Amino acid sequence: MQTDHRKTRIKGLFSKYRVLLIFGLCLFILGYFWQASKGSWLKRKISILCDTQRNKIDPFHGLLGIKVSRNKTNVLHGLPEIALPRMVYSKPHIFKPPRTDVLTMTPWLAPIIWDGTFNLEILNEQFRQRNTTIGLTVFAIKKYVVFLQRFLATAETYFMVGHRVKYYIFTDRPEAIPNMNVKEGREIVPLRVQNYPRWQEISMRRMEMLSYYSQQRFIHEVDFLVCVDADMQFSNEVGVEILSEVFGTIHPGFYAAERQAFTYERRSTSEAYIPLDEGDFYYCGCFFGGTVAEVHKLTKKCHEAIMADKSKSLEAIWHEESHLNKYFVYHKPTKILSPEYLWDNGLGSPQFLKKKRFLTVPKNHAAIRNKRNSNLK
Ligand code: 5GW
Ligand code: MN
Repeated sequence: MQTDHRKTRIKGLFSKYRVLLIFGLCLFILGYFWQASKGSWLKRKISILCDTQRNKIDPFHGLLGIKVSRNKTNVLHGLPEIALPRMVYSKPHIFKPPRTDVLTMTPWLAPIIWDGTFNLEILNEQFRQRNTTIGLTVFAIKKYVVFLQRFLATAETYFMVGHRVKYYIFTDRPEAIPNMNVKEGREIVPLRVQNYPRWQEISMRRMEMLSYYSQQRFIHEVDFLVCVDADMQFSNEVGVEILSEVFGTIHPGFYAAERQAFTYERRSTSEAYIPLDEGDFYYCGCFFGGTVAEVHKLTKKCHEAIMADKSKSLEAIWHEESHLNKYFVYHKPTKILSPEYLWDNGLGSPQFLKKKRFLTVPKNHAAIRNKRNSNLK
């Protein structure tokens, strides 16, 4: 009788606390999977939930085998303080926009960078305090090594002055890179790459190389990448005002052109196809950039599109430039560089162009591109 009674009492207790027991068991199992599921969707979701509440409740206090992720809150502790020093400059004025002659903002609120619209002193301070490092990538394959001397010398004078810079020089002839002294905090990094027999291939394969090296190397070494042609020279300041998540540059031949006149790829069979009623600007293939992550995404996507076309024996009308333009239709740049950042002296000096910062170097196409002619060795 006694034992029966005890049994019923235990049974009663069990049914009374059944809910609690099951709840505890569930928590235990959840805790187990929590440990096992590093980086899983579930963990990320719960981390976020816990983190936002942590300072108020922190319901688990790390008990019950459930470790509340403190990573996110730690990130918020001990952040370096970016505080500007006292600076004296004329105050921005709501009714006095610095430029009224040109478009300074896109419809998606990306600034278009023109002289007079920014204060480089403020920007320099912001980027210096973050110890920003910028990678300038350039390809100099075969005879294009002749452009390096002028390119590097003018970059030393005008490119990202006062910031940390790595010049990544992709070449098949590292021995032909000029032996130059660069300023403190700056470094020339030769990267050996293979040569391709067709020039279109040399130009297009840059997307592949950039996406590969972004993942393998650049991500560990620099914050931003600036990717440019070799047949160029700096002729005025190009600084941190250009830096943003992902940026493109307006082609100097098309800044005033209508959509229909843009030389986008118009064959719908190509991956680079852009319909006549789409597109914002015609961007140049010779100057783009952004954070390493964004440049990786951009170059990978362009390379994949180039390969997809190739498998159909297609090559876009302006090669990688066509693919870059396609990318920017659906992944809008977060900053756009005005033609100040890409100019050709053959185009004269229009009123709106207050500075010519980056210029094409005139080249003798026959000499530089023809294998048999070695004048430019
Ligand atoms: C060679 C022959 C024809 C076209 C391009 C090349 C070539 C380009 C080359 O032999 N070596 C080389 O390194 N390039 C890279 O591709 C350079 O970084 C060059 O600036 C870039 C794009 O080629 P460009 O500058 O001749 O193209 P455009 O459209 O600026 O004249
Ligand atoms: Mn070029």
